[in-house]
Amino acid sequence: MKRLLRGGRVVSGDGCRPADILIENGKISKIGEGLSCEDACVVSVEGKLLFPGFIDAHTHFDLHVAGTVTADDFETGTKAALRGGTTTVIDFGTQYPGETMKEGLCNWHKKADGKASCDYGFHMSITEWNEELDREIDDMIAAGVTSFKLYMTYDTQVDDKTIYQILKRLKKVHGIAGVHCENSGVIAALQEEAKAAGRMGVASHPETRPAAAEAEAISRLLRLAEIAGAPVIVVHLTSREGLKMIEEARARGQEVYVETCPQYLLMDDSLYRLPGFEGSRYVCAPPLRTPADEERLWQGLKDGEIQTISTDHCSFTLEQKTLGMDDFTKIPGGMPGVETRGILMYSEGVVKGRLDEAQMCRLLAENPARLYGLYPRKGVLAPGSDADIVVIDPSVKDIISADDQITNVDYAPFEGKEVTGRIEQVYLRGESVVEAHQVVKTGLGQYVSRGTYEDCR
Ligand code: DUC
Ligand code: ZN
Repeated sequence: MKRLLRGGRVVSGDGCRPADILIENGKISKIGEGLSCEDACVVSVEGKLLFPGFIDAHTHFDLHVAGTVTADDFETGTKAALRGGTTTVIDFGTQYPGETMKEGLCNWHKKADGKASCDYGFHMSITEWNEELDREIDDMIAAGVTSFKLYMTYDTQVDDKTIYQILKRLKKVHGIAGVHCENSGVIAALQEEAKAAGRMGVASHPETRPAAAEAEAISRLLRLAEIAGAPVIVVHLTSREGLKMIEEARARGQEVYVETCPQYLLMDDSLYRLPGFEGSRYVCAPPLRTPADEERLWQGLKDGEIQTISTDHCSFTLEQKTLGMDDFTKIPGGMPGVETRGILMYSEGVVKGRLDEAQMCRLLAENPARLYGLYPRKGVLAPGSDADIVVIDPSVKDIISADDQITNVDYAPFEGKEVTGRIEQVYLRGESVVEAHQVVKTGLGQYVSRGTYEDCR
């Protein structure tokens, strides 16, 4: 079916211009002013902004963690993502200790295949290193898994030697690693101290995961990457101190990419001091920081020091959070975010003048598409690209509420927040999947085999 989106303003990484978009066979066939096509279904998008479908390169759906499993699986998570304008997610497949990467990938395909409503790809988390895993890197690249995740904390963590060896191996095939940077040793010591002093509540969570522990790990990672001569991605950056380490590495000539998330831009650590157990809903790692950190991250987005905004969507119900009622280290870490990222960044970023539309487009679509080997198939509105399109009505005001969400949890981190703008329509490869801000078609998500960042420069 042909579709002509007429009268909107089309956003790219360079700016915004009035243009019509003609969609044929799931792809964009033409963009320009005054387009016509006799047999196309014409949709008026006058007064609306058209972005490339957003890409969320950091989700955790159906993840077994902290003795439980995330509340969102691929069915609910990708549906919520679509409603939030995200047409592609990249989730973290995991090679658990003793497994091959092929087994890890197969497990994640089982979780996602046939259940997804938006397109999806996988990173591969590597939790150990040996000759067989080394060989499997080529298989992963061939399977379209071109980015890898390393943890410097948690029981999935890898040591410095392993980080160095993996970075060096990935460089040969133009694979890239995204790294969770926190110093696990000092966190363990601080947690022991807090527990010994009887400080078992939520307030101990940020105190035992300080920004210095993040900055130390970032600094170490970047020195390892320097020695390996490899590019690297710092995922979910939260702090000024961490960004300083990145500035220094770039000044040395290193290639460093940075991701942050809406929660680190819009929430601060005072939430952990809310009465009772309320702060548990905001427990994530690294934790929320200070208003000064938020400001620095916004500046980093504006100045191009930070390349992508993802969500780290890792959702748990309030009941699940109570696993850590008597011990803050047992609170499952993570928050939902896929349903609200797009509109929060539009409302808090563009409407409030912290970002312009082109910057938002780069941060949520173009840059992740380039970095994760999807460009120009995705991440841009151009002839030949997938017709993944987000239509935002900038004139509507809305209020974020758990009562009105697809995300499978009983709270919304941004409950009650007024936002300007609403994601009215979403097209996934030309199919209308969201209309009037409601998901109208599900189950169309396909696995996307990705190229490398080198393919997309
Ligand atoms: N941080 C979280 O809070 N949850 C999941 C993984 C992560 O890095
Ligand atoms: Zn994560």
